[in-house]
Amino acid sequence: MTPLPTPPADDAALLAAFEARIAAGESIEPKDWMPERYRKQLLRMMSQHAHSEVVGMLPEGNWITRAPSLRRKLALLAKVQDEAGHGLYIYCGAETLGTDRSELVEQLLDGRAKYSSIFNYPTLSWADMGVIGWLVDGAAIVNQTVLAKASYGPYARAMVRICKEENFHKRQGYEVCTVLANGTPAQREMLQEAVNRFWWPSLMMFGPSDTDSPNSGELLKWRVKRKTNDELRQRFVNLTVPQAIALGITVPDPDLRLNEATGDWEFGAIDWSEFHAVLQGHGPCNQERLAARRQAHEEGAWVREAAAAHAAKQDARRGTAAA
Ligand code: BYC
Repeated sequence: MTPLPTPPADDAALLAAFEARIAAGESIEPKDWMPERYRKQLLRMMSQHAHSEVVGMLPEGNWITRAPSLRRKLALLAKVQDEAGHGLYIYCGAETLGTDRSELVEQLLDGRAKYSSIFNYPTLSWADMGVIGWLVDGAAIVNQTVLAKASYGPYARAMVRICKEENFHKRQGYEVCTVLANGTPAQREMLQEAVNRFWWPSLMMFGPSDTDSPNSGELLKWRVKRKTNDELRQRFVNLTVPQAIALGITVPDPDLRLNEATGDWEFGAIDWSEFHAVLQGHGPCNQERLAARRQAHEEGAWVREAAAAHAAKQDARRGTAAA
C-alpha cells in the first residue's frame, strides 16, 4: 500500500472532525464536508462499480435468446434487467459526489474508466449462466455485503438493496449448476468446463493482493472498504469450495487444501499477469464489450435528446406558471 498524501494545513481541523465522525461510525452524506481525496476515491470506485453492472449485462445477455426453457429465459431476463437497475442506483449515488452521469459514461466509453475484469471473458456455454450466478454474483455478494456498511451513505444504502437482488441471482445460478451436476455426463462435463474457465477470473474480481493494492490504504482508513481484497477473497473461497464439493465438481487448483488449524481453504498462486493484461485491455472480450457499449450509447442518443427536450419543456412551463 502506498503512503497517504498529506492534506493542506487549512483543512486539518475539518479533516480531524471528518475522521472523528467516521471513527464514531457515522454516515457521511452528500452535503457534508469531505476531503477531496475521499470524494475522488468514492467517485472512482462507485463509477467503476456502476460501469461493471452495465457491462456485466452483456455476457449474460448473450444467452437470453438461447435459454433452454421459458422458466430459464424469464429468470435470465429478470437478472439482466436487475443489473441495469443496479447500474442506475450506483450512478445516482455517484452523482451525489458532484459529477454528472453523462461525464462518467464518457469516461467508460473513451477508456479512461475501468469496469470489473470478469466481464472481459466470453460466455461459451449454457453452463456459464449457472456459473456466473454462482461464482460471479457469489463473489459480488461477499464484496458488497461489506460495502453495505461503507461510510458514504448513498453507496451503503444502494448496496443494501443490490445485495438482496444479488442473493436471488446467486441462488438461480447455483440452481442451474445443481441441475447440470445431476444431469447427463455431457451436462456435468459442460458445468466442469465452465467452472474451470471462471474460477480464477472470479478470484481476480477482488482486486490485486493487499501488498499490491494502492487504493486500499485510504479506503480502509475512511471505512469505505471494511475488509481488504485478500480477506474478502479468502472468505469467498471458504464459502464456495464446500458448494463445489456439494455439486460433485472440482475446483481447478491442484494446491487447494483445507488448513484444519485456521479453517481456511488455502489456494494456489493467482496469475496476476493475466489480471493486469485484462485491465490493460487485452482480455478476450475487452474490445467487444466496449464496442457494444459505444453502439448502445449511439443508438440511445435520440432517447437522451427526447428526455432532455421534455425536461426543458417542463422547466419552461413551470417558469411561465411561476411568472
Ligand atoms: N477489475 O487498489 P486496488 C457484479 C483496479 S459487478 C478491474 O485494490 P480498490 C455483477 C482498481 O480499480 C461487481 N479493475 O483498488 C454485474 C485500481 O485501478 P485504478 C463489481 C480492478 O478500488 C453483472 C487498481 O486495479 N463490483 O457484481 O481499492 C452480472 C488497483 O486495485 C479490479 C465492484 O465494482 C477488477 N477486478 O479495490 C453479475 C465492487 N480490481 O482505479 C455480477 C466495488 C482492482 O486505481 N469495488 N482493479 O486505476 C471494489 O470493491 C473495489 O474497487 C475493488 C478494487 C475491490 C474492485
